Amino acid sequence: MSEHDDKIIKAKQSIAEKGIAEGKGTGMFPVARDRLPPGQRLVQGQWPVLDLGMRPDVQTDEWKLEISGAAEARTFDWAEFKKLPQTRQTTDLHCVTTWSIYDATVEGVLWPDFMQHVKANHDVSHVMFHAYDGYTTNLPIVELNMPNVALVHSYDGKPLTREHGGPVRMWVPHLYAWKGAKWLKGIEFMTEDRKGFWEVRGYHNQGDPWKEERYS
Ligand SMILES: Nc1nc2c(c(=O)[nH]1)N[C@H]1C(S)=C(S)[C@@H](COP(=O)(O)O)O[C@H]1N2
Ligand SMILES: [Mo]
Repeated sequence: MSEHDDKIIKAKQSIAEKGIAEGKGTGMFPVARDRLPPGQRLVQGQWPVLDLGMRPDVQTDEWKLEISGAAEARTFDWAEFKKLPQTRQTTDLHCVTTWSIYDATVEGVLWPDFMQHVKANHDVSHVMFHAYDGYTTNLPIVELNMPNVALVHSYDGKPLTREHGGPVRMWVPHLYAWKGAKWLKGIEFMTEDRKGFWEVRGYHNQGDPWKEERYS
């Protein structure tokens, strides 16, 4: 596997420290205010790619999802994952770097459906998502029990591409996109909060785009 792109990480971390958005002002379209969160701009006709610069090539036959922490340990392989109830849904997605996309149609397993197959301890309060590129991001359990949160494997009716996090990524469209781990590898249940990759580098712990919770 290749290394993380340290230049990208340093640049984004310094932006987080200064607390300013890094959008370059391209792709401006007039849009309804009640749909576009403050400080965002709509991009059309493309879905930007953002990550640490290494894009793990994980085939479905080698993909595994590991459940760990304050839960009964277990692993899902691709066949087991595809047997879970599948839901197709259309949502918007907002990135902290100020781009938003509308009407992204994704398919996968909704969080409550997934949790029917996981035995998490009753005192779980937070979850850490682990990815094949070493990325992590943390979420409180209440944010996962929100509509549209899902483990997704398809976009626009086609398998999620490698650059967008295939075979499986998290979809948490009511929060900034960094809260959705691409190349999902593990879900760790926790009884207290712990910060993930960008959260320790100055990103907001919560990440609500409607409150502009970009940087802490
Ligand atoms: N595994 C992993 N997931 C990740 C990231 C990453 O670097 N690695 N970047 C996050 C960030 S900062 C954003 S904005 C979105 C971008 O998703 P996209 O490239 O599909 O648009 O992925 C998020 N999930
Ligand atoms: Mo991001």
